[in-house]
Amino acid sequence: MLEKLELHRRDFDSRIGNVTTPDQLKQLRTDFLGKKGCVSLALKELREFSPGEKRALGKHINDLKEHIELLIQEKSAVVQESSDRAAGSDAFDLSLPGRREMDGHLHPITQVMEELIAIFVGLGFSVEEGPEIESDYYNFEALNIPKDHPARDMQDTFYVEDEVVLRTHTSPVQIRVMEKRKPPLRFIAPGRVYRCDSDVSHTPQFHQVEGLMVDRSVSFGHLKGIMDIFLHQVFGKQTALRFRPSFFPFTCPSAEVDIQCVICLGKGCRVCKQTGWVEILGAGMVDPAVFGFVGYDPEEWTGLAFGLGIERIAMLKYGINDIRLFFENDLRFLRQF
Ligand code: 2NL
Repeated sequence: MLEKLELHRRDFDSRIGNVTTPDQLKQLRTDFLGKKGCVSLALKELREFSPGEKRALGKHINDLKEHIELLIQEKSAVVQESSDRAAGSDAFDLSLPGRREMDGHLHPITQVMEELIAIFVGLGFSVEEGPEIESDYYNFEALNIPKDHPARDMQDTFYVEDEVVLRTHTSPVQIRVMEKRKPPLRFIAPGRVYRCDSDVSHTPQFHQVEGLMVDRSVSFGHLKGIMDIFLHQVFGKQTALRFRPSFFPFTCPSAEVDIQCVICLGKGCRVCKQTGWVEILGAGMVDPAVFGFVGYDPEEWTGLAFGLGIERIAMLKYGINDIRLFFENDLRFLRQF
């Protein structure tokens, strides 16, 4: 009997060394500790021995049983872990390098838009929004753009139906705000606008920020000062500005504002067409006719107004030569910002 128990122990020790899966371990437990396993059989055989022998042999059998149980318990943890890893479950392998999550970020146009808004908010402007589908009245008529004006041409404007358009600028927001409120006013209107146009510097949809300030004795000097502070914050304090006389139906006098070319620093390059200057925005003093449409007395109130394209600013800021890149959503482009 003692020899048999010793054989079982050696048999068990060698077999458990080869166990690699939970199934193999289960089989081993059945073979040794199951109802018909060798430990149970040895206990049954005890009947044939005298009470004294029973006690001595019984102790050996219990020792063997405890030995088997302990080793199976230890092995169980090892095979379970390796089986988890093979199944790709939530077990951790602390030796693996970490996997980095890719962070998303705002679209470059949104980033520039937010930067411009923050500058104007810092100058005391509030932010107003309005509809992208507009009536002919708010988009053209109230801005002193008469029925026969070329800006209304089907070629430039998306018509939804007669007298209804996709707004071609954010100016209708200013008209709506002026209709509702009395001066003094100081706000910007950022948003999406639409024009039927497409090439390297035009897309059918683009973004604008327009600004309006109405008060008693607002002057062209205020307009110059605000444009100065704004453009220096966007392009740097060293950037020179230039005001050129221009024309818009809704402002008088009107000006186009240039900055010294940020690509060649005024030396002349392809971006500035060798002039050293690039046009950046349009501005002027609100035409008294516009005040007429919203019921403001032009003898009491004067206003400054300006409008700029976000894409144009972003292109100059980042040195981008094709506006269409902003709308293709190619991640190789967008990841650079
Ligand atoms: C440009 C020029 C401009 C305005 C927009 C404006 C709005 C009202 C009254 C008067 Cl309600 N003016 N807006 C004024 C001057 C220029 O935009 O080149 N934008 C990209």
